[in-house]
Amino acid sequence: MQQANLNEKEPMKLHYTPKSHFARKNRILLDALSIGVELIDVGNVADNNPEIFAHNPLMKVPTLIDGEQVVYESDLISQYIVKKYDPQDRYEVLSQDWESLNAQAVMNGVMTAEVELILAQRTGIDTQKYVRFDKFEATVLRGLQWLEEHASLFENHTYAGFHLVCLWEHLVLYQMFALNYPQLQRSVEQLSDLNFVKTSSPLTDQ
Ligand SMILES: N[C@@H](CCC(=O)N[C@@H](CS)C(=O)NCC(=O)O)C(=O)O
Repeated sequence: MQQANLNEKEPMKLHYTPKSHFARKNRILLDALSIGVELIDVGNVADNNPEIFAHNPLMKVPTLIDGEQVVYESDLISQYIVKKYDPQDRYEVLSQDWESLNAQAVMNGVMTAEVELILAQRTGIDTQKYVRFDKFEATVLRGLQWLEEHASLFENHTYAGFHLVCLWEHLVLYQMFALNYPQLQRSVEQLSDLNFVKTSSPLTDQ
């Protein structure tokens, strides 16, 4: 296994925000693998300025910079980290199991729908007024129900579980949805107590 950042001049940089649930997937994985990274807080993700996003054309966090290599998208960043530093893939980041990949898609969809609602409200839109936002709300609710019915996917300490904790604690933080999903809650409780998960929680002072 390659030693993290040995012989490298610069540590990797992760452009993120402390509350970003997408970037937290990468932070939990990095902490689980004891890999150092320089965290760069981009500030307000609603801003329309590629410079603050390390020139990510999508103007979203996270973006990883490793020397000359730039990587966009949280799951691609996790794949990059594991391919470089954890070829055994102990947290199953590279899993090709279809149920797990579907769960990843559903979690990303729920997280994206929640972000749309949060950023719409942050930029002055009354989300109750437009039917488009009803669909985002329904996406979160249907997605959570699907995940509750597939909660057995989160029984082990794997990347899928880290992803779930990121999704869940962000929903707790923003309080837009009631969270009556006992199976998911049980999985989150088991994982959120691990030190490498706890340190990036948006629910505790960091
Ligand atoms: N698919 C992207 C989603 C990233 C994302 O939506 N990040 C949010 C913050 S948690 C963001 O930067 N949003 C800015 C925007 O949508 O304008 C990923 O997995 O990295």
